[in-house]
Amino acid sequence: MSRTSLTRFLVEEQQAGRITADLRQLIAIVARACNLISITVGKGALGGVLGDAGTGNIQGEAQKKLDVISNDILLEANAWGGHLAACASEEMDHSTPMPAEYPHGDFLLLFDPLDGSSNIDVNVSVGTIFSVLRKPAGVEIPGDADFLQPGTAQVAAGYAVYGPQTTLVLTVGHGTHAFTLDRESGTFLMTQRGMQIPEDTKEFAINMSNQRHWEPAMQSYVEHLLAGETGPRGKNFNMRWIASMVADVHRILTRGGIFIYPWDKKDPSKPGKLRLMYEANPMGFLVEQAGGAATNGRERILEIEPTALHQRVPVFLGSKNEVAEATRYHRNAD
Ligand code: AHM
Ligand code: MG
Repeated sequence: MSRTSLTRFLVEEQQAGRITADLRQLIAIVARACNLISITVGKGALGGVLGDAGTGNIQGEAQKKLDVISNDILLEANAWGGHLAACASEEMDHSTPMPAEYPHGDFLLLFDPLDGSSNIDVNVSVGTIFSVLRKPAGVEIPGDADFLQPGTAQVAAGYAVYGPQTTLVLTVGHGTHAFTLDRESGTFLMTQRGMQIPEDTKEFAINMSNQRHWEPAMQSYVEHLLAGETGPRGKNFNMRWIASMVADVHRILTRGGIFIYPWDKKDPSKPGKLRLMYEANPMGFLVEQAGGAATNGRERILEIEPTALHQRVPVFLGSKNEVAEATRYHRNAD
């Protein structure tokens, strides 16, 4: 059976008037970078890419070698393409305009180059998450403030998960589609068009070790999930936690579920662990485009007005009815 390649899909989206030629080329470049990151991740110890880089990012997190390598691959791949005005990354303190010697375009690219860093050294799935925004009109060289646009302004978002297969999941605002990397030819081939998350679920994903730090609404929501079929929810729930958001979200896009990284009082200065611009917004866009929902426990993620590039938010996403249920617990407690 001949499958639609990512290249053909993007050309057809352009012909249908859903994306511009510039956005098509930008996505193709990001996909090429993901292919390269996938190859690098796959080398593991043989490529000398495991372990710490010996540096930290702006959020005080130790960087892994692969965090730094993946960031460089994405920057390098996008530098000369001519479709971008600037990039911002979870691993860089500030956004960076495209080099002056190359042509510039009208898009802004944000990425978490290697999500799930704690899993790199143990051969568990990691991934790349990206989001594309438009450069605000009239801005010549964009700075950090120009990236502070709500998730509803995204023109494209996606992730690549580097697992048993490398899969790229993409939305340009007309459904969420999956492409699997054919490692022999180096091309992404469509393996699922129009992914749909089941509205109901019996599976949740959360790091339970933080339970004692959660707020009361969160405590009772999970307590009721754990109570099983004789409890208030009247059904038994299963639990999964991979600790790579890309892998947990990929499972949810495939078979449903709810993913939660709630606020906790371990560090009251942080309103959650995950980053709005690099993780919550792109994943929220992908999940909504697959019929799911994404909130911060109270409001829709995509409508949050960002105030800082590295802003953190609580994240509840996945099966629509379950996200609504979890959100109800929080709203009722306010
Ligand atoms: P990272 O971008 O630095 O890898 O951190 C984000 C990751 C997510 O992929 C994952 O859901 C979460 O952190 C896991 O956190 P924890 O180790 O607290 O369970
Ligand atoms: Mg991450």
